[in-house]
Amino acid sequence: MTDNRSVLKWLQEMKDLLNPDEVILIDGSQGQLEKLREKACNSGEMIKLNEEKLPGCYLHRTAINDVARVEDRTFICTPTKDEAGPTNNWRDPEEMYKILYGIAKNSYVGRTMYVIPYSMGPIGSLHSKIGIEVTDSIYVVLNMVIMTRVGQKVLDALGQSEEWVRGLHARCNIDESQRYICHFPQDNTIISVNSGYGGNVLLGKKCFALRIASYLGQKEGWMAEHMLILGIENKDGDVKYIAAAFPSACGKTNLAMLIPPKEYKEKGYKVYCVGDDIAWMRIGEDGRLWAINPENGFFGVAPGTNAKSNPNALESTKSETIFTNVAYNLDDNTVWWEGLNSNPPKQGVNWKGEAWDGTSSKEKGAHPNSRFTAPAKNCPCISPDFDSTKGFPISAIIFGGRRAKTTPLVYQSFNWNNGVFIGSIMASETTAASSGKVGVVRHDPMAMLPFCGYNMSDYFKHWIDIGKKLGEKAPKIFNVNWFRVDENGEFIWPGFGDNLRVLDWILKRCDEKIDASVTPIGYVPNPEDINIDNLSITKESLGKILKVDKDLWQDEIKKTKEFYEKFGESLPKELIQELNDLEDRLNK
Ligand code: GTP
Ligand code: SPV
Ligand code: MN
Repeated sequence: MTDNRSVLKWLQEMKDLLNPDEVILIDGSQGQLEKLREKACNSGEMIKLNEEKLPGCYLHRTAINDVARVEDRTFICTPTKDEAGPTNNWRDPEEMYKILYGIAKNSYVGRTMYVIPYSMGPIGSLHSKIGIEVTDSIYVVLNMVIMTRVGQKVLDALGQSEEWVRGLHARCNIDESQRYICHFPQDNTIISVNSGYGGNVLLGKKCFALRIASYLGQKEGWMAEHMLILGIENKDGDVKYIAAAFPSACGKTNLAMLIPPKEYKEKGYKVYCVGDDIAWMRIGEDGRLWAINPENGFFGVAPGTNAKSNPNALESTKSETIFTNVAYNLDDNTVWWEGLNSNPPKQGVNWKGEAWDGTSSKEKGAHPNSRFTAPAKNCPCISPDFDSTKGFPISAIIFGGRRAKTTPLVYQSFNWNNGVFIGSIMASETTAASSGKVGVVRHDPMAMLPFCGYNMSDYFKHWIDIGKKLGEKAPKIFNVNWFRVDENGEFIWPGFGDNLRVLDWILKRCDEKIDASVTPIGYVPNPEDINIDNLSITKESLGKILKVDKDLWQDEIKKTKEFYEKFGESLPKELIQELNDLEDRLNK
């Protein structure tokens, strides 16, 4: 337990508000977790899967109206609307506390209040931060245990400090109209009601590690980003680290765990996964940018994950994993999802919990946003330094999105501010990771549109300021797009493991080992510098996806101007300058 007064006081407040039958502190012991797993299986909340094929694995289905993040129900509650900025939903904190406490009041009656002390980042790291989440869901407890570092050791590390993030989750009735995911940055507080789905309820993830942390980062001079981190070892045994921001369901987990193409493996290339979703970065004593992954597991998209596309992710899910909203295979008590293999179960249950024959049904078995929650240590290519409290020095920052047209396979910014500009004009097709229409191109600066906990103008400014501090030691900034399609709507670039071919070019650029073409939007590879040996893609097609189409970019500028208008006068002048310069270069 703890004698931290701020913790005890808050827990008493929560108890008085929620009125649980009992309170259980999650100490992180296996005995306690085993009891909870048993309880969840007895109540039907989870299904224990085939112990031989999937040891320690479970299946959970959320309510069918509760399968993705809900951006329209997500709020930043700051004293003024301006602090939340034009891209966030804002509510007055006082008013919102009243509404939320009204909804949550007595909602734990007949239930248990689980208290989860957790650390984002390795305990003892300068980068790490602590949170406490109370929840009435065992599913949340068991996911948090995989995704973060949980238990008594966290309370011990916290000591008497008052610096920790308060998180209240109450399932209530999973009523969509009363669903709220609310952030109170000034109070270090998150409140989530009426949901049981991942990103809405695993409060350490998007709510803390991005929305609250981005706010803290701006105040304290560091960055919280929606980025994967990976290390690439070259033939000389040198490891360089890359951080990459892609919107939800646009390939972070896949890139973070990529398997090098055969000839790269033979040359001695190795890839190490450090993180697949979130990076916290700060300037180190050596003046470089250092990153940690605050998480301890992967909450990955299941559909499309298979032995060919992402063997490391698949391997990570073979034990101690919780599957959410995938299809259930009654034949052998395992799970299945679209794109796993071509043997869907005949005796199946779909993500909605209905009987489902995968061999004949036209309906999907797994929800497009179905997920696996797997421990990081399961990943065959996890970095041997995963638990390093020091972090990893970043050589390159990559932005990217899902764009059928316009954006080339890869290009490099002219400099840091131009890179910040490229991040700020990022646009991507929407995916099933959030409720709403799929496939609509929308602006999503730095892949942070749904996750920035304060005014995005100030966020851009913060990026520019960090660049000033980094100076010469700043990572180089790039943009990639794996998703260009041909006339038939087929992806042109093979993607997945072959993305290493592009990363290789990026690292060569960082080392200034290779030339590039200067285009209006930035440095683009000379086609012969992207190695396409043993690929079916032709040189001609590669040339096509490297081309900068001036007409499409003129249109992009028009849309960017519209997007920028949202920010009015507050937009950093550096970005307006970059936009004007780009326009001039295109008009030349
Ligand atoms: P979140 O967990 O929502 O943040 O998603 P993510 O960014 O980690 O995306 P993930 O790696 O799970 O990929 C999402 C989808 O994109 C999957 O269906 C993948 O199969 C697909 N995908 C990933 N990388 C590539 C690629 O290089 N090419 C193509 N064509 N598809 C890809
Ligand atoms: C994302 O949507 O970017 C995710 C999944 O990583 S969630 O935890 O739901 O946010
Ligand atoms: Mn994500």
